[in-house]
Amino acid sequence: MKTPQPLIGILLLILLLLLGSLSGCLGTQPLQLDGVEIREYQGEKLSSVNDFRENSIKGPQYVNRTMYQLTITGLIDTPTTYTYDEILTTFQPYQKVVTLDCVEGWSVKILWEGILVTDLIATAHPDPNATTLIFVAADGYTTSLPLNYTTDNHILLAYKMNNVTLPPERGFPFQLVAESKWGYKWIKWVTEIQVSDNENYQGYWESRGYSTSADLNDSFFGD
Ligand SMILES: Nc1nc2c(c(=O)[nH]1)N[C@H]1C(S)=C(S)[C@@H](COP(=O)(O)O)O[C@H]1N2
Ligand SMILES: [Mo]
Repeated sequence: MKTPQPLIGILLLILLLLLGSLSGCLGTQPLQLDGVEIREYQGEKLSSVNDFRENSIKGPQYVNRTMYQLTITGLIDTPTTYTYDEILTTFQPYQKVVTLDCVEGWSVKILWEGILVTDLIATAHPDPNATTLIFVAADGYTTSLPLNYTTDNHILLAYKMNNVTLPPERGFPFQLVAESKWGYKWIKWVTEIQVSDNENYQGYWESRGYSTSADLNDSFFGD
């Protein structure tokens, strides 16, 4: 049977009206497609996500967003596990421009966005005698930092750099922004934080001779 012309016209009109009301619902605000890297922030030039050198101990880790869990263990009252989305929706986000310096001599200045390590740890209720945070990553990499260093310096666990979600190579889902510490403290692909009283814990590079304090002002080798 042949569809009569006027009926086709009416059907088209209905379709147009539907489309019109749909776009009306979406409003005029541009939708954020998380993909545009910023290269300047408050007048400061930034490095690019691509300026990093990839020299991780086992190469990039591809962490599955829905399977991912971050666990807080050790000297705490409440063993706590978060999913990626829980972390992004539970905690207050912060931004700051911080430079990462690798011992190889290169550096990158990036606008980081993340949550405070202190806020995260507080939800697990650390023991008063805890002094140290030991970070563990998906590639088996580990490093540690004093608990009060993370509190006093508002240290971030970052999920964005230059306004884009961390790419897998840069540590998705989270990289520690270990401000004023050598690059090997900036652990990527963090999966576990152990609250500890072991101030002398030595992580991957520390146990191979790199400084445990890793202060940018001091030599990275020894102590
Ligand atoms: N999990 C993990 N994190 C890591 C490393 C690593 O090998 N594994 N390398 C560290 C070192 S030595 C540096 S300088 C920085 C550099 O970050 P990039 O590999 O994204 O350039 O990551 C740090 N974080
Ligand atoms: Mo490094």
